[in-house]
Amino acid sequence: MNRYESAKEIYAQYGVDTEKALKRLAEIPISIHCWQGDDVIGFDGSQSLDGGIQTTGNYPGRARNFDQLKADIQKAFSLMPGKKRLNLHASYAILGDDKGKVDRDAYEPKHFKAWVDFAKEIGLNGLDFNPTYFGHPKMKDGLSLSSPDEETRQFWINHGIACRKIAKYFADEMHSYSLLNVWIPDGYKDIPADRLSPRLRLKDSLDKIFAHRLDGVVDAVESKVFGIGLESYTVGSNEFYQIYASKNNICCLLDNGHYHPTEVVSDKIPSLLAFSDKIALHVTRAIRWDSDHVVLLEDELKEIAKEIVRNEAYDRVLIGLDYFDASINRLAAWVIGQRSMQKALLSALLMPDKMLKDLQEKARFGKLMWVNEELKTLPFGDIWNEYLLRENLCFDWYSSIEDYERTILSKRV
Ligand code: RNT
Ligand code: ZN
Repeated sequence: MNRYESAKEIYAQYGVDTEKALKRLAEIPISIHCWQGDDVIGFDGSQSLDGGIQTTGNYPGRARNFDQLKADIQKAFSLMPGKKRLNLHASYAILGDDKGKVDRDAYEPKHFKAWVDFAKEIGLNGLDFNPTYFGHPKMKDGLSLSSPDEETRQFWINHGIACRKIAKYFADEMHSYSLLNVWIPDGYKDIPADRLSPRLRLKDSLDKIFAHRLDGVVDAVESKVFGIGLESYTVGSNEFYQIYASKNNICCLLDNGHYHPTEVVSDKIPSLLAFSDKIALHVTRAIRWDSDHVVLLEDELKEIAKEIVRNEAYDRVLIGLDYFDASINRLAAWVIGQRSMQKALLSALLMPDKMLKDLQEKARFGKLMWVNEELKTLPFGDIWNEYLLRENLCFDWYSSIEDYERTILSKRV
């Protein structure tokens, strides 16, 4: 009997069907962020990152242009199991002759056609999109949709409207929804004199951006507690967006780096599932602050995955990754993070949920604790290896990243 067959029998003793788990895992899409490949710089002019977010490190090989980023994505994606979507930012527009002529308030689907062609070519499940409210001279005093300067605010409203049309184009072309996520860095470094007016302006801006429904576009808003240099106040706070989303029937996007250190997204998922049809995630790993470290198979990630799986919220929780590490090989960062998410989902799929819920309802908490502890030492690795085998991938993928680094990345200047 091989290791998988033996592990399958062990899980069966707990009533867990490993075949079902493997099939399901291969069907759960994960949206992978394009911005890990180039340290969130984009192609539309910005040379550095602002907006309270930061990449640290200067590992060689950052993608400098569309061709390089495409090549890196293709290589990294080829080492990732499962169903993949690609998450783009507006700053990754391919402007061609429009460079220097067309600004972010007027980007059009044609500026993303090359991305659609690429997504189709490599067989992606869909494309997701984000307006880019950072790294741009029109951010005035660090503000966009909440700016008191009407010209500035209107520019960024127009950007949001333009981006939703691009998301609609993605949905139509890819025959799959497109998640359109609005995150803005707007906030203040020090104690504000007025906390309400910026929020009222943001509310008005969002009303204008989301004025009409667009079929296939899943609109979302992403809150945050603070950013670097914006420590005292964030306009788009958690309460603000939760209420906005629920009143306007749009979706909340939860980034697990965006809360106070002891708050957990795993507990927020079921709270929101009680009220909204869909929620979206930016899965990241925050160390001491919203540091966007590479996602690893840690306890909170496993809890997040459990909340998706045991509530069968596969179509309701849209999983996306959001981290950027410039201190290690960027393709390795991509692959390790995506595989960690998949591992967390698999580990959740291998839990005897019904039995565990039953123990909770019958208040048999000692037994619940015992079973949960037993589950931790079951031969998870054998099931994971079987999954990789079925996906035509191997456990030892790192040498192929090293080859790519030697032959391609190290030549970039
Ligand atoms: C910033 C947010 C936001 C960005 C990306 C690039 O704190 O998490 O989602 O990371 O849009
Ligand atoms: Zn995020």
